[in-house]
Amino acid sequence: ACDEHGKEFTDIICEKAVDEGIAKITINRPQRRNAFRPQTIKELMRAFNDARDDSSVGVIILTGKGTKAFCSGGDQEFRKADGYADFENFGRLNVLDLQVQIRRLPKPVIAMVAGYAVGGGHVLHMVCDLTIAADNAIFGQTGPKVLTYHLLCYFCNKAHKKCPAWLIVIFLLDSVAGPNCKVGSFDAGYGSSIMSRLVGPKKAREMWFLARFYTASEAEKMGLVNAVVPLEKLEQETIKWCREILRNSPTAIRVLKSALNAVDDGHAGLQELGGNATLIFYGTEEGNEGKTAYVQRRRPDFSKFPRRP
Ligand code: 2NE
Repeated sequence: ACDEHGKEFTDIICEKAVDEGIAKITINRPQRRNAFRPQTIKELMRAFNDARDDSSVGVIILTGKGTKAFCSGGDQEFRKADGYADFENFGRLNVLDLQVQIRRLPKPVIAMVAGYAVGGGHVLHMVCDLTIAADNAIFGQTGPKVLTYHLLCYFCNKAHKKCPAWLIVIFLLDSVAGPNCKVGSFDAGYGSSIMSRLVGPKKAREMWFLARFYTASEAEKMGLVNAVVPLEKLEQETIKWCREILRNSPTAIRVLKSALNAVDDGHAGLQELGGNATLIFYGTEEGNEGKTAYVQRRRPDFSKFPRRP
């Protein structure tokens, strides 16, 4: 089970290969290109929490059901004036909590991306530690953009030629169409700062200001993804990466993840890294001497421990 409360998931699938040490969490809303609603995020958070607590799990894969999309961001049908609302009469942006949870989770999280990773779905893959992409993957932010316009740019870029007249007509119609054609959103948190770290400040501005879509190979060149593989090999390759990680020291990986995030994450990053130092110190004879002395009601004797240069 992936949920300590034993509740059924409706929006995600959670699987564990216990002998392998891999947990796979799949957003299961393919009819919406795996867009998330608040319920989806709540379930993802429960599954990630379970994978964190389960000591048989060493690596977590985050993916989307099917081959058309990893995740298309927030489900616009549920968007209200104060965030996304499904079963409650107030809105939420709880995907931000999920981003923080993935960032601070002391085990590697790998985004396995087939199809679209766009909008808030693009931010989700960016907060994961690694991204393995299928050759059909498409990446980009949609928030500031008119929808058909980025499709227009994508097709024209891909074909390296002038836009056909019919596409321009669609674009013009879209430009005068109602507000439903525009997403109107942005992620000025991790969605901006982590992106800037990954692709550099100029390219991050390009991604957000122009809201273009990028192919998997373009994303690889930009440093957005670690590897691109044929769609049919995506899972196999991702498992291969998991197994390589799982052969290595879990403590080294735990400390390295927090170290790689520490500068960017400020106090929270220091706290994470510092917490790891404390955990390791607790395992030493020196650390243990303090605790034992307290329990035995005696003065601790640290004299036998060297003051290393
Ligand atoms: C993802 C994309 C490019 C796929 O295009 P295509 O042509 O492959 O599929 P289609 O027909 O657009 O989508 C299939 C069905 O999925 C729904 C569509 O409405 C459609 O429904 P039906 O017509 O079949 O009933 N669907 C897809 N994405 C959805 C979404 N996000 N919400 C609700 N329904 C969705 C194309 O579908 C697309 O561009 N989708 C929108 C991407 C987007 O703009 N996402 C939101 C960004 S804002 C955000 O995520 C966010 C944030 O910025 C800050 C905080 C939190 C969230």
